[in-house]
Amino acid sequence: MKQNIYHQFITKKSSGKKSFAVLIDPDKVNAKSIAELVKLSIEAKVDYFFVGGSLVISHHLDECIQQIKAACSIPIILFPGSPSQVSKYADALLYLSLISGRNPELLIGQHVISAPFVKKSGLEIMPTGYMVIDGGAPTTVSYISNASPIPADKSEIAMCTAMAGEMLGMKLIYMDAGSGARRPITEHMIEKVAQHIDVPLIIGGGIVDPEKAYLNCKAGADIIVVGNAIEKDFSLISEISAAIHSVANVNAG
Ligand code: 1GP
Repeated sequence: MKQNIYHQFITKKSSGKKSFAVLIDPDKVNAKSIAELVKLSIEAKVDYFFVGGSLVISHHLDECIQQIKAACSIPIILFPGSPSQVSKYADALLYLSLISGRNPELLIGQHVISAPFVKKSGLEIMPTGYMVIDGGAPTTVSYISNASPIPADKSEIAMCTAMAGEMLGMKLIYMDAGSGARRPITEHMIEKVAQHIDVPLIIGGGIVDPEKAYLNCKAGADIIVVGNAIEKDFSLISEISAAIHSVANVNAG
């Protein structure tokens, strides 16, 4: 199995480098906005594009990815809300298991059904323990997943969930307060989880400014994902990217 991008994650983590992933929801972009987004992302040295959404209604996922690909070499990682959001044109796939929930369909059921198709895609597969944290508002992901999120102040539950995910073989942990969360994940929770796992930690949901992105990295996040705020204001790409890349991880080693 391919491991190019994952290998990059690990190398960056061991040297204390933090990464910025811009989330693109295919439902919310068109050819013109993709072109602008990609241009600004190249200038800002964005590390990755995550592509997907909890509910992708449009049918232009392949087209959207091909357009990004044609314009830059920033790796494209699928962040699918369902197995239908798999495109062979991407570089890698976050193979998500919703370990914070107790919905068997999202833990293993949909994976079984889509396994042959996913394998055939030739994508780099990255097994990811996906944890939804309460962000102060019911988000699409919590509704669609039919699973209750981990309460925002229960850092111990998050910590134990992430540890269990890692021991089950997950290569990444993604903690998400949900797109457009009112309250992003606290630094306390990020710190607690980061201290107890060795795999890279992805944090997203409700991050709207460079300061929060910076503090999350300081607390132990390895990859910061921002979608909603950038959709509203593209100029945030360079500010957030600069903040993330300015962090030198004192815990690196
Ligand atoms: C959502 O983590 C992502 O799944 C990003 O959230 O859109 O709120 O930035 P935002």
